[in-house]
Amino acid sequence: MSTWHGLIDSDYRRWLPVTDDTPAVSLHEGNTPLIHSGHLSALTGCDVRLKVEGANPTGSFKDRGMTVAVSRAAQAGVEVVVCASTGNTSASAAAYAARAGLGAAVLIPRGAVALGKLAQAVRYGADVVEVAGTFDDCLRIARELAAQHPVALVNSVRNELRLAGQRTVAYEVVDALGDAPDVHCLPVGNGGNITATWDGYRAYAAEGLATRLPRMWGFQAAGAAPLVHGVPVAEPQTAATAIRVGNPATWEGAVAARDDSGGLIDAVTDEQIFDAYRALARHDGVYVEPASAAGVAGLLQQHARGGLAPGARVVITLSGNGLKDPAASLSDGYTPTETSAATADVARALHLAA
Ligand code: AN7
Repeated sequence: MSTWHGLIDSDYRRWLPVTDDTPAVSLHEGNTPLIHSGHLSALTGCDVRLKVEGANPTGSFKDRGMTVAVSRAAQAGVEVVVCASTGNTSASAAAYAARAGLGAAVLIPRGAVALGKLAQAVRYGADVVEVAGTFDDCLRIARELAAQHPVALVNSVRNELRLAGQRTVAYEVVDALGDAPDVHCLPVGNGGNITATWDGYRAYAAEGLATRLPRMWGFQAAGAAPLVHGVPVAEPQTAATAIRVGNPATWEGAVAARDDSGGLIDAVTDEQIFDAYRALARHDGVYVEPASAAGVAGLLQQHARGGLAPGARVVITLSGNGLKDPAASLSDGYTPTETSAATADVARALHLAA
């Protein structure tokens, strides 16, 4: 088995916008597990695989694009990277900036970022600014800062570097399965990941490395579903904070991925998202953050509506790690069972027979 050194130093390097002079700022991102879901396969009568992006170094798929964006920023002599974020981009930008010896400035919507992500950005040493507004406000400000000051914007908005890195997830799926799946499900917030994943499949097929293309099925939270309604949402609402976006920056790309693949972008309720979130952990042993369960919720919705062909091969991107958002689990029906330090008391609490 060959050793993995991260995306830039992998066989995927030729697909990335780097040159011989680009320093590889890497935490060995990518090469994430693609695991079979017995539970979802049995429920749907399909072959369902989970692409566990929470296994990336900072716990989300954002590391795939960030290694490229920060490597290129370092090559260009940039001193500070800036981003707006619902949390994961800020954690990733802060980590890769730290590794490159750069400063990171991150703008997050006040009170709407999961605690684990905030803790990461703080510990990696970013300058964190909590803005009294939505993610969409943060992105507008980050763009203006990048236009007015000597800082590099590392959001995926018109950032070919980030998107090129994020395409590698499709390469890994095809290399693992031998071809593209029938359907690829994923959560959609800003629209960058559905765009990049689709572009990755198309790039591989164009070179004959895949013989087919999947349908892209993207899912937004019902309270933050501008792509489903076709109009921006001024006050996006969902407990899946990662995808609480009202005006996606990569709108056209997401719509093109949907239409060109013969796919769909649909809405799932927070209740569906949290049911899927619990089931993934309980039945597959895979702990994701709530937003990452949207693709699973969407697959089950399509199945219930009769929209899923039996026997289809399905891949679902599980975009972020459950440890990002512990409050989502502990506020969700956990009451501690407390006992004395006597074995008999513990046995009784566990309903073990005497
Ligand atoms: C776990 O971190 O936008 O549709 O600022 O963290 O490409 O935006 C995060 C997005 C899905 C949606 N799942 O991806 C950010 C940010 C998780 C995420 C998405 C995000 P896009």
